[in-house]
Amino acid sequence: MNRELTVLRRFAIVCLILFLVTLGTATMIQAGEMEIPSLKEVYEPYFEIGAAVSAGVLNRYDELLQKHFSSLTAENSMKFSEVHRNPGRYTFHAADRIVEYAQSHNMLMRGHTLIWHSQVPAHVFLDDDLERVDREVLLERMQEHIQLMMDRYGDAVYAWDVVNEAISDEPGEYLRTNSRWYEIIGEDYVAQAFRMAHEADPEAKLFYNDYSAVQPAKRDKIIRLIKELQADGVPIHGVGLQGHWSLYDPSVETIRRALEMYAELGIEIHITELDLSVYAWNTRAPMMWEPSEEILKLQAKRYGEIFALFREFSDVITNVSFWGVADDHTWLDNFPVPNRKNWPLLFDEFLEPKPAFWSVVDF
Ligand code: HAH
Repeated sequence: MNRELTVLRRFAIVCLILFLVTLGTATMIQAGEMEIPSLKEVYEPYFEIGAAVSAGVLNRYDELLQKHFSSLTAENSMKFSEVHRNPGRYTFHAADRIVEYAQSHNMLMRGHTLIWHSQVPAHVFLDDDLERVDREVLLERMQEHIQLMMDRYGDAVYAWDVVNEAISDEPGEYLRTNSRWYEIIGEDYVAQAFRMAHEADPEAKLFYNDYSAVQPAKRDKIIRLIKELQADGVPIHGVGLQGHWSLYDPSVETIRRALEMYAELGIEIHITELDLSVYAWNTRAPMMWEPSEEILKLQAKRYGEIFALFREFSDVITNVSFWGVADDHTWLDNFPVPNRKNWPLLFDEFLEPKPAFWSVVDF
């Protein structure tokens, strides 16, 4: 009797221990996996969710990229200066890696960017005697570059930023005059680039992309450019609004008005380079070692409002891409102020979701 009781008691204790261990493990697994919603799944009914990457971050961000993003942009690797730094020498491996990654994970790619005044090497505009080439030669080189890029990446890239930042920031000036393309080819270089791109890949969606695109002065010039292209029968299928914004600027009303006006053009809108700087442009104030709770809350509120607006326009907005993935790597750490840490994205430096993430997915 006594012996039976001891055996029974032992059995009960073993059962209890087993039960507790199982319970503990289950809770641990749950806490470790902490299922957070997937951005791209939440936004599937609205638009694609993209991110700009370099080949070097693909491993580190692998999990985040696969879970949350349906579209990729090469942050730098497809730019003229990266693929054709010196005459006759081409380097494609970084761009190739990003494209292979996108294809193997069934992600879309945006092509950024074919013709731009910046990050383009000087040799493009010079002959063997280091004299400036003429219009005909530069048009040939433009065509060569567009053809080369679209032939190589056309299968993967569904939308190209054919021309980037051609509009001037100067009041009273229409096209940016401090561009070699403009100087040598003349005003029609934009139209020429679009026609060449369409010829190179008639299937590709062709975009004009710019910053400050919701500010009324620049917005009106961009709209004028697109209308002129359309009137001339130039193939253009979308406008890219970069979306390098901040906690303070532009107002939701300014963004709304711009979206209404761009929507009237009858082409698609991509938000191509979204990030929300925690600073008001080129100041270091407030001085920050890390973003305060208050700043993170403000950022979350802004992101929430901006995405609510994007959802309202989801019949014309077809892709919203961030200029980066997480706060450990952002171009804003060095622009417009060198060595000023910034925290503009939805994931923090440890790749964990920030309050801004939650306000974008909870609505
Ligand atoms: C963008 N320019 C470019 O399109 C992108 O290729 C680059 O990597 C980063 C930003 C933005 C920009 C600006 O907002 C103000 C002045 C110059 C450039």
